[in-house]
Amino acid sequence: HEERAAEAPTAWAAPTLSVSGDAVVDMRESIRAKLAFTLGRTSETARPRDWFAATALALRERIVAACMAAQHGVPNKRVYYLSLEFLIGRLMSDAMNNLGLTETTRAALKELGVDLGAVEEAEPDAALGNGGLGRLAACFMESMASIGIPAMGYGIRYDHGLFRQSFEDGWQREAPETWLAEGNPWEFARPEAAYAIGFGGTVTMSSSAEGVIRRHWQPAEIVRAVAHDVPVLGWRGRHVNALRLWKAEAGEPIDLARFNGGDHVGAVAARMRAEAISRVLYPSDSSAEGQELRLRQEYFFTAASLQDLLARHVAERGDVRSLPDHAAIQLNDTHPAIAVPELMRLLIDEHGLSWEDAWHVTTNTLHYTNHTLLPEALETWPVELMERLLPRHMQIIYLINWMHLEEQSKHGRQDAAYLASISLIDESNGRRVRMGHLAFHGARRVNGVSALHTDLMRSTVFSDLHALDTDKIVNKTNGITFRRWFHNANPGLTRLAVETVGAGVLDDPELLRGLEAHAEDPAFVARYAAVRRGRKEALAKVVADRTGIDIDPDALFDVQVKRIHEYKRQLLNVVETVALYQAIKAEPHRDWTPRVKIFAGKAAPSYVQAKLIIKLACDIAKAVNDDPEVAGRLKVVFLPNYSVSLAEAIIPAADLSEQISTAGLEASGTGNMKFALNGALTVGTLDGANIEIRDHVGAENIFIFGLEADGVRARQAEPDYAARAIQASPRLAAALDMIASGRFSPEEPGRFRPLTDDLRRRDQYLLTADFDDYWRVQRSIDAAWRDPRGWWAKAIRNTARMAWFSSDRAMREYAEEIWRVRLG
Ligand code: NBG
Repeated sequence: HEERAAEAPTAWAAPTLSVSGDAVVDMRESIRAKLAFTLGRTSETARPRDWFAATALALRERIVAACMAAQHGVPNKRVYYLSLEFLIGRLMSDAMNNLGLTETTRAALKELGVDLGAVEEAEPDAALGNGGLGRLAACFMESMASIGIPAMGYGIRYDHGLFRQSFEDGWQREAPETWLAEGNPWEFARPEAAYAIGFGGTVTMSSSAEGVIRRHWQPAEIVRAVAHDVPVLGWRGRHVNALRLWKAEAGEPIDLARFNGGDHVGAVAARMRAEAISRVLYPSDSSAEGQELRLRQEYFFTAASLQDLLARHVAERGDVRSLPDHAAIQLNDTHPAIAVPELMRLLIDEHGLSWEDAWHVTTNTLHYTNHTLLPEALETWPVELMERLLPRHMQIIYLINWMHLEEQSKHGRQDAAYLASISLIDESNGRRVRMGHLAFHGARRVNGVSALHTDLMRSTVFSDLHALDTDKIVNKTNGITFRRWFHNANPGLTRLAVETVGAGVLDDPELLRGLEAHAEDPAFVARYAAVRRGRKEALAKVVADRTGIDIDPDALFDVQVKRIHEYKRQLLNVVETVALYQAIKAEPHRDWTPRVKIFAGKAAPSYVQAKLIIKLACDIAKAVNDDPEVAGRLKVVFLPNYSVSLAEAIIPAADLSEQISTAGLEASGTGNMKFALNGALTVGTLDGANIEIRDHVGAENIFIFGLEADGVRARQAEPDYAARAIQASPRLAAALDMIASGRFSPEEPGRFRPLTDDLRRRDQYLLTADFDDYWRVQRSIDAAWRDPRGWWAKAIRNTARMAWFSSDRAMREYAEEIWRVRLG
């Protein structure tokens, strides 16, 4: 952060938000008072963490004031965004920037003898998500507040977010993450907003005098969901929404009789079981965890959220029947899909609606976003588990399914294979509830997250359901919030944009277009390049601090940062690195383009292949970085503990963005957007949102390679495709041989055989098929780098043409076409 602190004041604090002396004094006194009277600290004993808490509390006060000033009574319609993950990261720079108080705060802290950069570094990341899905939810929350959509996010207040990653001799180690260890100054605990959540038990039946049959669920266990609100402040402080996170508590804090009887541990066993629900975030990305606790988490937060929003609706409008007019509920992936039977249950059993009325309300209020088509990631739950944990919901699911299938039979569609394909229950291996089908059937709109992904939803996994209602699936290509990923992460580039096209660009990113006219203007190019250079120097320092490796800011920074997954093909990048290493060693005197390959990302703790890929990258890094023959040409770095804040340091420093998934498998990607906006050139396959990025930045400003989605499918049908591809590519064969021979793992020569054997035999993700084209495109990138004028023109055109990927645009599309909600 030294680099950031050293920069001149950010220009976009003006106009309403200028640094007036009074504001600085106010802020200074506010921080001083928080430190003394709320935290009980003196400035002599305060640690950076205390200064952070005091500053956050001072800012929070101003957020609340903004919120009260912005209140215009009850909004006509609210959006409720239900997500098991919100990867919000740090909140302080967001808050300062959106309030226009960055410079005021910097000056106030300076008067107190404290450096803002150090205070920012003391804020723990709120890592309440795994990757793209969780970060998307965070970007969407910020955008909704910025464009004035009345909204509330609902999730879980995990005690421990995504695990902390370290490397022990190149092997990933996981440690618990402890963001709440010293409390959370941003949140408001709401002990009065608490709901009882049931699990297990039995369902009984009664019938009234008029013969109306009612069901009563008597849960065996009750857990309390207690609300904690984090305010979400929009751009220029115009709107404030809330992120409501549920904490699990026991119905009874202690079994007093047991305690008095001497069983001190047993006396709190029930409490531990209840609290376990909000203890940890599941560290799985794109794969379903078949664990009971996970289902308990999903039901817990969905049920609490639905009770809460129904209570609000009834208080405001009186009648649950009008819910679709005043609420739109978005299910972020299938994790909250249990909302379909839960809303039905609440409406029928608790509010006395008929089945038909309840179904009408449910299917006009719920909407579902699908984020992956990977078969292993499509959630299903064993019927037996659902019956045990949620007996009433299972009854409702059976009835929904029976009516759904009956409807088709009535229309003469009775063939078993067809009914099996649309059924909410998968009978093919043990009976399981298909959560994707359930969410799809219960939703008014279902969306994919990029054009290609949405097409594939229609033509593959959901094709039969899609045919029943061809208006239901819509596309909503993902977006990113520019406040965080441009204004905050890259203040230097933002200032350059403001000075070049005007401060209006802060409100309307379309104005970035104006940069295009300067793409070949030497003076502008020099300033654009100087910004990049500054960020590369700062990143080099981070790399040196965290890994001990020195990297040269003049080299091409080639970056792949994201969760480690075979379909994302970090291994393709790693194998290409080995091939490049071999090529440089074979001809050390050619003028190689100096490259630094930078990796970061976490592997799910149980994902053995992914952890082995990390180890391979680390072992290769050791060999390459120690080899004097390639010095100055090739370096390899694996940065530990990838996080939102590390991404903010890496992305503005990248020259090349690796987006190299097997075509058809990456639903969208959002890192790809962050890099391109900051002027890194993309090397990528025609997958997910890469396709739309190419359409926007222009094919001549992006490096595309590899098979397309239909080519992938065709190739996978060919026998022995991997073996044949390796045979046809001496370069690939040599790289694989080197890895398999133990050259990078002399102490355990067979260590990487599971990776190389898999590529030779199966290669599900078609690394071998795409390798030669990837090598070709990488060498064309080397050549492009040697023409700086051409390179910078491409980079500037990327920045200039990325406005469409703002999550403000995405949120406007959702508001109009899915939620039918007015902007405030
Ligand atoms: C991920 C996709 C990404 C996509 C994000 C956000 C899951 C299940 N899906 O491609 O893999 O960008 O969702 O939509 O995490």
